[in-house]
Amino acid sequence: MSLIAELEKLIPDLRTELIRACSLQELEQARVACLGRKGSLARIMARLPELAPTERPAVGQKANEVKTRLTELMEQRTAELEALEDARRLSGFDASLPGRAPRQGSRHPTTLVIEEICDIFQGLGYEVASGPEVEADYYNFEALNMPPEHPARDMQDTLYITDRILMRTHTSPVQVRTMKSRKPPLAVIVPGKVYRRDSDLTHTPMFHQIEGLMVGRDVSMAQLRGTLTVFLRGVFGLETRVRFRPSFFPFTEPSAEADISCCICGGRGHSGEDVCRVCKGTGWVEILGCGMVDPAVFESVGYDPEEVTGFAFGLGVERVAMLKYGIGDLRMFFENDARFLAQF
Ligand code: 2NL
Repeated sequence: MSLIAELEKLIPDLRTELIRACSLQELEQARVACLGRKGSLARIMARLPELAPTERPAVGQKANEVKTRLTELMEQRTAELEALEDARRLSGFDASLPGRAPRQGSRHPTTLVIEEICDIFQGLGYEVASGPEVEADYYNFEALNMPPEHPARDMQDTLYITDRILMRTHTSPVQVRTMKSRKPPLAVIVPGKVYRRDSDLTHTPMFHQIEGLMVGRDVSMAQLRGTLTVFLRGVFGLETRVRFRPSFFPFTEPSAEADISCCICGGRGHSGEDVCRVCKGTGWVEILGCGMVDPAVFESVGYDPEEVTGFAFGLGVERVAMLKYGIGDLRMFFENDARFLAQF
């Protein structure tokens, strides 16, 4: 390459270096490398004696032009970076810093539990159903064997919109709607938000529930036990033990509650010296309510209780998530602290 071409190339080379320089300090390094006493311009000029005396004036003139241009470029970028450094100092905001990568989102533990439970039941042939959160008292209570003066309506601590419209207190009205619109046999799993007039450390006005319903000829209590045992082992691990105790619900007869062996202490009731804080040393935790659908419920939806039987069950999603993931505080579910949510 001729010396003239080498001189000309100094201009684009310096432009590149100037764009890279993001501080006045880096700019000074670029200036020394190009225009300094041992810089690229000086090194080219040191080779002037190699040329025939007649060629020297043209190269000398080119060198002056290039040097003027390089100096201009330096001054321009110096002004830019001085303004930028002023702005950094004044605003505390540095627009030249690299950005922070956005954190990838993750699913809420409530969502994870709902998805896992629905997956298990879909695997058993159940359909997922949903329905309104604002309900008529007929679907929420009356059709479920709780007439207007039934004490269970008091127990429920219901959020009323009017005297006949309310926030559903369980997802059962969806099963009632499903039965009214279809013929047996059917098997549905219903996840969703439910509402209660209750708010303290262990209760929130809105929480999530999953209910299941199976209706057909000769559906039995033994099938209820088998189904729920398979389901609970799927969620809490195959080594989980399941037991059923008699209980009462207005919409099932007979009714039961299911306990699982404590998934925190493995059913031992303690870890080392300490009594297990989750099962209080009993080795068991209550996990769901269930039973055989009461004939009165079949009457309300127009099914003949002489023809069909069914089982139903219901459980709280946040409670399952607390046990499964070892979450100690219900409030975590509703604060949406990204540091909590990112752990699932
Ligand atoms: C609980 C108990 C339960 C049901 C829910 C149900 C629904 C229809 C008919 C009969 Cl349409 N039963 N649902 C039955 C037994 C228990 O939930 O402790 N839930 C958190």
